[in-house]
Amino acid sequence: MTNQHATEPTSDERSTDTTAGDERDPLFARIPRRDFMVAGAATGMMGSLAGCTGLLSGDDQTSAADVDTEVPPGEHDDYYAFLSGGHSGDIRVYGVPSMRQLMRIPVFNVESARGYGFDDETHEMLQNSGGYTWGDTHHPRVSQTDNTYDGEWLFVNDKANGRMARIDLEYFETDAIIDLPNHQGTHGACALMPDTRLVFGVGELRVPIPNDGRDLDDPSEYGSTLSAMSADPFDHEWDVMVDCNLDNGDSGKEGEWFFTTSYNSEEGVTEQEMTAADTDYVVAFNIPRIEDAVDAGEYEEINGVPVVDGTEDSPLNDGDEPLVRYVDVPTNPHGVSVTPDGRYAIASGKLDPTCTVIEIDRLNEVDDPNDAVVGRVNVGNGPLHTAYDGRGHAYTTLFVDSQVVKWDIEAAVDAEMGSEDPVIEKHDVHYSPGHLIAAESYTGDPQGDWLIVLNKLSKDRFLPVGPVFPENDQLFYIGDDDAGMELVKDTPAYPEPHDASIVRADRLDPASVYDPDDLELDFISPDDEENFIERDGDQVHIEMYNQRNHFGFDDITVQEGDEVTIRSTNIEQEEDIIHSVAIPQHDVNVKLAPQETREVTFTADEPGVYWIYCAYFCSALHLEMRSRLLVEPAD
Ligand code: RUQ
Ligand code: CUA
Ligand code: CA
Repeated sequence: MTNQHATEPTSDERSTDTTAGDERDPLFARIPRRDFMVAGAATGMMGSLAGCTGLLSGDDQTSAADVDTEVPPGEHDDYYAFLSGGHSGDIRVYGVPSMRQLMRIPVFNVESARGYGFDDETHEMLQNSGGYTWGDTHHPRVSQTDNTYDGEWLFVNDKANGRMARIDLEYFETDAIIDLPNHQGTHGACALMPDTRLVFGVGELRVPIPNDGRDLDDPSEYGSTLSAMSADPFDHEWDVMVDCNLDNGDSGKEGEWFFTTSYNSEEGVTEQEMTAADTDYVVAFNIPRIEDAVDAGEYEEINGVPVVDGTEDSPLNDGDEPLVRYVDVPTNPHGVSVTPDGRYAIASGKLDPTCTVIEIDRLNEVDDPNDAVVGRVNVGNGPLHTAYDGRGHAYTTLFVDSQVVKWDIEAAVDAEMGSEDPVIEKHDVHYSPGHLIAAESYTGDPQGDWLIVLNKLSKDRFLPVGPVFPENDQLFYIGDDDAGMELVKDTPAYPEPHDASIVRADRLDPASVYDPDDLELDFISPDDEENFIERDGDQVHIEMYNQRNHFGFDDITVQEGDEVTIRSTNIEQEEDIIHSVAIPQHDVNVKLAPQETREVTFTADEPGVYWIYCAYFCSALHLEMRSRLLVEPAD
C-alpha cells in the first residue's frame, strides 16, 4: 500500500542476504550490508569468514568446541529460560545451556496436554478475561526482590487482546489474567523494580479511550495507556494516558522511573505517517508522582479504571515535577532496557542505526528532558533490543544486518554522539534477530555467561519442514571477553518466541506435588464419605477420586439432558503420576497432577455409553483405568 521504508529490506533483498550461509561465498554475498569500518577491512573480512566481524583478530577466536553446553543424561541445567510462545499464546520453559525444552505453560491458549481451558476454573478464567481462544505472548518477566529474581511469579502480556497474565512459579501454571479495558494490544510488560511492587502492561495501539464508537476517524483524539497492576493480589490499579503510542517497556532499578518507547509520536495511522518524523520518544513515567495524582483524585474513571492524564499538554506535566517526560530519540525506536547498575535506559533506534543512552538521574535535574541523553552509539542496521552481561557491555540485535553487536556502555557515554568507537564486536546470527537475552540481564546482577538470540528466520539451518519454518533460538557463550562471543547452539522453536528471561536454577523452588491447601477446591480423599453422586433436578454432581488404576466409580448413570459436574481428585502422593478424566464426544479433558482437585461441567445431551478414560500413561494398567458414563434416553 505504501512504500517500503528505506532501511527495511524487501523480501527479495532479505532472501539474498540470508542465503549467505550456504555454499555461496558468504563474504561477498553479505559485504554490501555489513559494516566493516569498525574492524577495518582486513580483520573484518577474516572475522566474517569465521562468522564474526569483530575487532578481535581471527587468531583469538575460540571455537564452539571449547565451551561445554552438554548436559549429560541425568544432570540438570544451570538455568531456566522462560520464552514467550508469541501467537501460540504460551510460555516455554527451557534448560540452559542444553536448550532442552522442559515444559510449556499455557497462558492465553486452550491446551489439551495440561487440560488448560477445559476444567471449570481455567475455562472461567479465560472466559472472564474476554473469552478469546488465543493470545500473543511477547515479554515474560519474572518477579524480583531487591533487583534479584525471587522465583515467585512470571508475568506476560497479550499483544493480541490487551491482557496481562500471572503465572505461579510454584506450580508453573497461569493463575490470573487481567483484561485491560483501555488497551487494544498490550505489548511491553515489566514489573516495577526493585521489588515488583507493581506490574506494567504497555498499551501499543492508539484508540479512542473509551473506544465506544466516538472519534472513529479522528486519530488525533486517539491515545494509549500504561496500565499498572498490583502483583499479589493481581489487580488493575490505574492507567496513565499519552497521545503517542507505546511499545516496549522496562523499569528503572529504584522504583521511580518506568520507560517505554514510542514509535508513533506522529499519531499517524499509516506506515508512511508513523515514519514521517525524524525522532520519536522514550517516554519516562515517574511512578511515585503518578500514584500521588491517583491518591489526590486527579484522574478520570474510564471503563472502571482511574486514568491519569499524562499527555504532553497535561497540566500534570507542567511545573517542576512532571508525571511523564518525553525524550526525543531517533526514528521509530523499539526496545528499551535499563542497565544492571540502574544508571542508564538504552533505547534501540530500529530505523536509525543507533542506540541512545539516557542517564536516569538526570531526568530529575534537567529542564529539557533531551539533556538527559548522554550517549548515542552507531551500532549497525535495525537495532531492536539490548541485553547486558554485568561487565559493562551491552549486546544489541541488528535485525537488518542479522548480527549481534557487543559494545561498551561507558565508552558510549564518553564518545561523540553517533560514534562507532564503543563497538567491540559483531557476530552473525541466522537470521533477522528480534530479542536477545543474557542470563539474568533484567536484574541488578547479570550472570554474564549465556546469551540467547531469538531469530525470526531460520533459512538453511534445519531440515525442511514445509513452508512454515521454525524459529531459530541461538545460544552464545559470552563469558570470555578475550575470545569474544561464541555461537554454540541452534535451537529450532515452534512459532514464535519473542522475548525470554533466564533465571538461575537455584532461585526457583517448584513443587512436585500439589499442596491441597493451595487448591481452589477441597481435596477428596478415598476415605471421605464425600465420594458420591448427587442429583438436584437435572443437575448431577459427582465427587470422585482417581488413583492407579481406577476412578472413584466404575460407572456413572445420568439422564439425557442432565447438566453434569464432576469434581475429581488425584489422590496419588507419588510425584509424576498424572491422571486425567477424558470423556469422548463431550469435550471433557481434565488433567490432575498428584494431590490436585479439578472440576468440569458438561451437558449429557446424547444417550449412549461413553467410556471415561485416563489420557496420561500412568501405569501398566493405564488402558484399563476407565469407567462408563451411561446416558439414559429421556422418555
Ligand atoms: S517487541 S514485536 Cu519484544 Cu521486539 Cu514484541
Ligand atoms: Cu491414570 Cu492413565
Ligand atoms: Ca515515528
